[in-house]
Amino acid sequence: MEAMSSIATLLHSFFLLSCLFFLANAIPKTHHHDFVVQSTPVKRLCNTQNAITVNGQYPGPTLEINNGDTLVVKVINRARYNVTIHWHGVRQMRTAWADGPEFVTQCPIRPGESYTYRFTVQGQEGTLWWHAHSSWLRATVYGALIIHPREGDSYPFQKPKRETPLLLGEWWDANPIDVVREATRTGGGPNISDAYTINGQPGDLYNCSSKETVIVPVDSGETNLLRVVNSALNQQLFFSIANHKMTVVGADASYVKPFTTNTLMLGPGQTTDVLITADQTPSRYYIAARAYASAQNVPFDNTTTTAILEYKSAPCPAKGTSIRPVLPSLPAFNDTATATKFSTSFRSPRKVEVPTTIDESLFFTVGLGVNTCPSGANANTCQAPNRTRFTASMNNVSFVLPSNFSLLQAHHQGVPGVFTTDFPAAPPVKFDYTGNVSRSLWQPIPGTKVYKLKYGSKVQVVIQGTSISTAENHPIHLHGYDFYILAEGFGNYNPKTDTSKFNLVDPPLRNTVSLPVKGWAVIRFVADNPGVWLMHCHLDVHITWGLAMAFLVENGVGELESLEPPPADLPVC
Ligand SMILES: *[C@@H]1O[C@H](CO)[C@@H](O)[C@H](O)[C@H]1NC(C)=O
Ligand SMILES: *[C@@H]1O[C@H](CO)[C@@H](O)[C@H](O)[C@H]1NC(C)=O
Ligand SMILES: *[C@@H]1O[C@H](CO)[C@@H](O)[C@H](O)[C@H]1NC(C)=O
Ligand SMILES: *[C@@H]1O[C@H](CO)[C@@H](O)[C@H](O)[C@H]1NC(C)=O
Ligand SMILES: *[C@@H]1O[C@H](CO)[C@@H](O)[C@H](O)[C@H]1NC(C)=O
Ligand SMILES: *[C@@H]1O[C@H](CO)[C@@H](O)[C@H](O)[C@H]1NC(C)=O
Ligand SMILES: *[C@@H]1O[C@H](CO)[C@@H](O)[C@H](O)[C@H]1NC(C)=O
Ligand SMILES: *[C@@H]1O[C@H](CO)[C@@H](O)[C@H](O)[C@H]1NC(C)=O
Ligand SMILES: *[C@@H]1O[C@H](CO)[C@@H](O)[C@H](O)[C@H]1NC(C)=O
Ligand SMILES: [Cu+2]
Repeated sequence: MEAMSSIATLLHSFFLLSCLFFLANAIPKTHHHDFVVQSTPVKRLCNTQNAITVNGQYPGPTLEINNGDTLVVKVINRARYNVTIHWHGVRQMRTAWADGPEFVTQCPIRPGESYTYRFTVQGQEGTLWWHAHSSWLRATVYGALIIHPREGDSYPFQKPKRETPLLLGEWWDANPIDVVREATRTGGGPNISDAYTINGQPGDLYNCSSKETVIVPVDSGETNLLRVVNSALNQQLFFSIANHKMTVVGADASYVKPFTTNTLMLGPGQTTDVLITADQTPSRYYIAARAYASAQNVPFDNTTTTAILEYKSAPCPAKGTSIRPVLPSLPAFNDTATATKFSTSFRSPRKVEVPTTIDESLFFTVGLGVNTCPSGANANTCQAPNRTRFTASMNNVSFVLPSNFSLLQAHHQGVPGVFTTDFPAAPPVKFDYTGNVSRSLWQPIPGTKVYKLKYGSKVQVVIQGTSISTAENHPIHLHGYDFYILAEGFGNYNPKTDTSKFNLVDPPLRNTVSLPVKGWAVIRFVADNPGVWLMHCHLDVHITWGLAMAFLVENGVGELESLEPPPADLPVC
């Protein structure tokens, strides 16, 4: 009896102990980091550039946290440019001050100054990333943000043996800030990049790059997780691995219903988590990415970046020989069919609650445009075709950033004259958006306009591409929210017939939608996060031209539905 009860007591205390142990483990953590933004010599493609980096690293440091953890990142600007950091895809519930886009949620951190970003990641798992959100600095200022399940929780798929982030980037054999400044001065298209990169390396199809080609090790029979991020500035990319199929299990830090594919297509801003199984002959296989270029007659970088998937048991190449790994077949640059098949394969893992009674039914046209130059204008500043300057817009408003206040500060402090709240809910003129658009419609109006949303309103946005100037695929990113993608299609959205295509059961949840070239997409979200949230094309060349707008989401009732007070060290202009 006595023995039994002491065993019971022992078991009981063991149970209590393990509970405590479990609880201790599951308590969210706070991670502190210093990000020193600085100029660092980086040698690529036979030349050295003074690139702007974080802590001297290119790409920058990978941050790894668990769902529920808090990040505290002190950004110290030792570079000669203004800078801000954006935590791409993080919802930033009530912490819009930490979102980062310059002149939207904060003024830039000037050279010599610092700012501490403080935020909690809640309810998101998978791969996100961070990047500069000031001019074109994100060309080299970016890194992965990996969110593991809470401790004690597991993935909703087979536990991978290894996990490897693969950040796809874009490299100029020049200073990217000079490239954007030149384009802004001339009004023409910016110089295209000289290479794409995987984890900062172009790979051995480029000159002077073979020694540093990224190796991704695998062991026969393993199943590994690759976290692919498109961090390129201006280009959608196809991605394949020779002889290996990929099973997509997540995107933009949400899990998806697994599907298998040979090719991924990611627009800048998008992430895709895939499982690969090392079930091929032990050898070396290229991992490769190159452009998906949807526009006609627009110059693009047509090079191919590679890394090498290397089986540990692969026979060593004999000394002096250079046996090339197997190259995957990548789709043609203009293979919209493959891009579409991939983009439309995404589903949420199970039935989700899609907002149904819509409070705000919005219709946004997005696309390029041109400003015609007055006859007396300097020809050097009108170098787009036919003496024009490139521009871009949403609902015919070409977005202009303020320069004396951030939108969020102006809103919070009630400062007038910084923005207006008349961003149109629908395009001012209806036309055949994807047809041969009359030249009289090509020139948008510049403006700093936001669209106001009541806290908790259920929002639908039909995003309609136009063929003004040039039709193309646009990766449209919304800050502060994940949204459901209900449907997409080609041509003009038709509310009479296209609503029947809506997936109201298991649509994917994402932060960036790949808007089909000459097509449309429909997204829905609930405006449950107060603040000012930028929605923009994630091709930096297009945001530079004004392809953006912002939602102003009002506070709800009480503290938990309201924006937190601004941090004391928030930079002012
Ligand atoms: C852009 O390319 C042109 C032509 O190759 C070159 O002359 C120019 O210097 C480049 N501009 C920048 C900023 O690199
Ligand atoms: C590599 O260098 C050679 C010789 O300078 C040049 O002809 C070739 O175009 C370069 N290739 C690439 C991919 O830059
Ligand atoms: C890439 O573009 C260059 C310049 O237009 C062209 O000469 C070359 O053939 C193209 N390469 C590929 C692989 O398409
Ligand atoms: C893609 O480009 C090739 C030439 O490179 C052309 O023959 C083909 O018609 C194009 N396809 C589409 C869908 O535009
Ligand atoms: C330039 O203008 C001419 C005459 O109006 C027109 O035919 C041509 O298509 C225009 N070019 C471009 C690239 O818009
Ligand atoms: C901010 O700048 C705008 C545009 O230049 C100007 O109209 C406005 O008066 C300025 N506001 C303040 C408070 O300085
Ligand atoms: C587009 O319309 C313009 C003006 O109406 C016409 O000159 C041009 O030929 C048309 N282009 C096409 C491809 O139909
Ligand atoms: C945009 O606004 C300008 C100025 O009012 C007008 O000329 C142009 O036709 C409009 N374009 C569209 C697509 O609404
Ligand atoms: C840097 O930011 C300040 C506002 O904080 C602005 O006045 C200044 O023009 C910016 N500098 C550059 C080079 O953009
Ligand atoms: Cu775009």
